[in-house]
Amino acid sequence: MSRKDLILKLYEVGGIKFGEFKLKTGSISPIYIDLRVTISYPELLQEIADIMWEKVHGLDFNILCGVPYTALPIATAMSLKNKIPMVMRRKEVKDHGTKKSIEGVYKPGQKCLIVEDLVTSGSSVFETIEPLVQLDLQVSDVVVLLDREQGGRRTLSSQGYNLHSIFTMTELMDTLLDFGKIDKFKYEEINKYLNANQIKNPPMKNDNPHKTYTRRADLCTNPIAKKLLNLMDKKQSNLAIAADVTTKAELIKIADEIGPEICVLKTHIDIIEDFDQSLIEQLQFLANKHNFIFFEDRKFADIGNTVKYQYEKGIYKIADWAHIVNAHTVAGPGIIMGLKEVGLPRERALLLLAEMSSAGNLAYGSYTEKTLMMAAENKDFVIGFIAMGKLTDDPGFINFTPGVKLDKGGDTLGQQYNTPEKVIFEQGSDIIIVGRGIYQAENPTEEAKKYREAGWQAYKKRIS
Ligand code: S5P
Repeated sequence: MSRKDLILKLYEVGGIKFGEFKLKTGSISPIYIDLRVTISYPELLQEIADIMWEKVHGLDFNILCGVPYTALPIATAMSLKNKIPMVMRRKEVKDHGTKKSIEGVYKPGQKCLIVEDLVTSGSSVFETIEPLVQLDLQVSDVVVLLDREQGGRRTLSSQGYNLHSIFTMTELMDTLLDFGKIDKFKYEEINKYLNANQIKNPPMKNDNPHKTYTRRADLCTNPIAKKLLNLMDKKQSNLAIAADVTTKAELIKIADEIGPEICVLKTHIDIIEDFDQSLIEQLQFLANKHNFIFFEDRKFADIGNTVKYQYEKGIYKIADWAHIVNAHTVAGPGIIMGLKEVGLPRERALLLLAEMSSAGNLAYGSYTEKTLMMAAENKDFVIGFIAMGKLTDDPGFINFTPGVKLDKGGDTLGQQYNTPEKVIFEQGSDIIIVGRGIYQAENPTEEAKKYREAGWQAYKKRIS
């Protein structure tokens, strides 16, 4: 069966419904895909299992795990036909008997393929991956029938998992329209919803007319966003240095020696042991000399009233010198309001942490989606995100990505690295944040040149 026939068959058996449906992510969707009905159509179920098996059978795995409940019959059908063992995650862990979260026989180190019916934000998939990984099973691939294009692929990829989907929501809608199953009116209504809620997989080539940093500067109202985007093209650098050193002298040395290579100097000012205001003066002199912007990576996370003081007062007086600061959104939009009261009159800018680079972090799915909404409501002050790649189609937002090294890998405390090429070209981000990859190198200045070149080439490739 072709992919198109499969979509039409699913529609015929009531697997695709139109109306108003509350999704697990909390958003109201005018379209609902209910693959549970497929258990009533054994031939269709087998077709689905076969097409999904075809997609992944060459990959390296020796056990399957279906995500409960809808994907369990799909995984079972794959297992029976292809003689591959399966394990099953309990949705509710029993409080009696064996108390197991995973049923079936497995050995630590076995490679497990995750089987899911559809992926929206990716949260259900993670609920299944977590207990498997805790039991020392290795997971690297996830196969799904439908990618709803609402962030799941990116989230999985940001945590090191590859998503293999048979079709996307866009393809499903196009097929239903082409075959007259929905009219143009319905198609547009659903598309409108999808456009507002989708996080499409970043295109390999960015065909947006505002594709260069300079063109995008025209779309920004915030003066720091404009300045930053313009200076990036002028300086030919999308490199931010994470200058995580602990003395004034080391920080000044980095700012002076690596200054010519960077667009942004990112600081954690509270780790400097001998901090005093003279450091700020010297850094400001170097920022003028080499033309870069300060980003104090303070990661505010409190209520609006408290962050106002943290931003403006204390010994660091961050608002006086940091062009950009960042905040977690866990506290709700009040945090943006508080920071804005202090920052906007001083022509400052804010980044929201929409995703993080560390293993097991909680910033994904509806958290990320709600963060994007908060940003959209505060475009005068919020200029972009800390994220693993491009999150929205709005070229006015700037994406900063940490966890970057020329050699992938990680550290012993959960940091996970991607290459500049992957972050800028594949994931569509704008700025690479590099710390230890540069300042721990034998020759940091030479290393910074390499990162700058790699980041810039990936950007040129993306816009060409
Ligand atoms: O999710 C995040 C967000 C940030 S801002 N992961 C991160 O690693 N960071 C910061 O980026 C982190 O605080 C550090 O300053 C830098 C990464 O440093 P590296 O040495 O791992 O490159």
